[in-house]
Amino acid sequence: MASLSAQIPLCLALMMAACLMIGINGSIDGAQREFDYFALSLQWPGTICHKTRHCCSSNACCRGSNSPTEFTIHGLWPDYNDGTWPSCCYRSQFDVKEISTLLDALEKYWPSLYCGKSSTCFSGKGLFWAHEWEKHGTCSSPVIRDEYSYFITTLNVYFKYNVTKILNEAGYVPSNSERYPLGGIVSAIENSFRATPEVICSKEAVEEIRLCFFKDFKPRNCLASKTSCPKYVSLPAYVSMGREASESEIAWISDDEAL
Ligand code: U2P
Repeated sequence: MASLSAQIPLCLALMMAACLMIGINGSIDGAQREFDYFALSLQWPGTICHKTRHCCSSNACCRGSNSPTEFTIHGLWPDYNDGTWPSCCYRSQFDVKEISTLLDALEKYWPSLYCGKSSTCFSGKGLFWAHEWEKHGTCSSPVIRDEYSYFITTLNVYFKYNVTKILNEAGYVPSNSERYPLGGIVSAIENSFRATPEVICSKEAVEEIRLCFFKDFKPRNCLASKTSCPKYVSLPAYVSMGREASESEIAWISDDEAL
């Protein structure tokens, strides 16, 4: 039988191995635990496109009169109730062929509003859609289990809960001079969807609105967070830039130069 002094390092080694297997997020063998709810994150092009300093073909802000004028999709995010979220849950390299039938809709409603490639979990850099699928989509199991389902589900939820329409109907229209009460914007969404959204601002301008859902896609409240918005916010109108904006000084660069 081994002496006590020989058993102590053995025990320590076994404990360390057990800790490594359980992982810091409390999951067995490195898998992340199942998420609690979904957040559909929507971006406001009027705010983001105002920050565009140069144009490239991948940036929807640079489409001139065809640039988006409604909230567009940032992503569908599986989240935890404690304010954290899982990411990059398994290796699944984005394959654009799997969503070929959705590309027209994705270009229109889920475009990148930036130049340059996005970081991906395992392959370095790729399309904005690759980033969202690999980082968030892979963590949406067991509700969503493959790339096509991730994109079609997100589009369907986006069409069903039309924030731009709700805000327009309540009088919150794009404007470069008006300021609106943040509480009024939140109430308009609460009255329509029966759930409280999260609003993210860049200075006083609304940059993102997040809608939250249970796993069956029934609306639920987002987490009560300290909002980044002041009491009165703006919903900037899109200012044309890109190929048609002859007066604009914005330079065109290739997507690769934007990296
Ligand atoms: O908010 C800044 C970035 O953090 C990521 N995020 C935020 C909230 C949340 O619930 N889940 C989440 O992932 C987003 O990162 P992205 O998807 O853009 O890489 C968000 O932009």
